[in-house]
Amino acid sequence: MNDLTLPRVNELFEELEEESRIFVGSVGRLQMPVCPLAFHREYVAPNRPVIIQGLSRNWKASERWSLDYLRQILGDDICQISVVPDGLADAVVDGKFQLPEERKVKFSFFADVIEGKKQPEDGGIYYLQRQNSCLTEDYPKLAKDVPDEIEFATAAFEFRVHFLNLADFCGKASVSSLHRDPYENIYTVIRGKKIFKLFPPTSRGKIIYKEFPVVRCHFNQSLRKWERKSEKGIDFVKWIENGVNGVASEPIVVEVNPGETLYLPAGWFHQVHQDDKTIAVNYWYDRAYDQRYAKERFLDQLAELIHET
Ligand SMILES: O=C(O)CCC(=O)C(=O)O
Repeated sequence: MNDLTLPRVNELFEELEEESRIFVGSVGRLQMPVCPLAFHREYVAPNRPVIIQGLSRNWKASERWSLDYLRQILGDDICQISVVPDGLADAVVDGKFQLPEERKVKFSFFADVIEGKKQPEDGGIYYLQRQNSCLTEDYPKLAKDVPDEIEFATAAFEFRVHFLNLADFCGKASVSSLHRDPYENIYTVIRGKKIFKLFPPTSRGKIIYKEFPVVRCHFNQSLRKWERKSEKGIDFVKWIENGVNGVASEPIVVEVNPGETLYLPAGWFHQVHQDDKTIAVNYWYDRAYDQRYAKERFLDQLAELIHET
């Protein structure tokens, strides 16, 4: 019988990760214009992230999107925001998977909180981020300031753009938890700076999911304190417990500055935070269900089998 022990499988995971990191190298920077064929050959097919500079140079959003402009355009429009006491939404906190409180507020109020002009009594962290094509669905007045799609990406990927999101609009304190998406992500920072901590899909052997009960944050006005209540209809979610800190490997850290765009290939794990008030837009293209997907599924199943049962 060959050596099919747990330590040997872990060793193989280690080798896989080391080798794949050699192929990924560091995350480089490209200048526009980007040739779709070269982009496909050098980044999409080998599943490597890259930063593209100059993509948003001529977008109206780059010139216009200050908080004052957005206040002027959206002012009293009602927007859906998320609020959490600790900046951690869709994340495991004290052994539970925590969802944010969702509120509808006037945009001007949200902007005041982000700018520190108002300090709501809940003391929570406010952010606006719904990955459901919210830029086109909820903010059509802003959507006209960015292109409908990214030409070189539409030519390079198999599918057309699926979701166009106001990816993120928040102050300093919110952090997205470590996760991955089934989309090819073209992520452009308009204002502020985003810091992505990345792991390739081949790190899956070191990223351990567990089941957590699901709770939703809620600020109790009469008691003036935050509570967490079980979320109806969802009992458990499988999630990564300690984010980047729980992975026995160093993340690849990438800073995305204003005017820069990160191409984040589908299936890459990412945890994201910012240094200051940030506005970003992302274009999500459906991923191809091909060899890369089959390998990710295989790694998922192997990791589940040895670590998660
Ligand atoms: O903007 C963020 O903070 C998170 C973005 C993200 O996770 C994504 O675009 O997939």
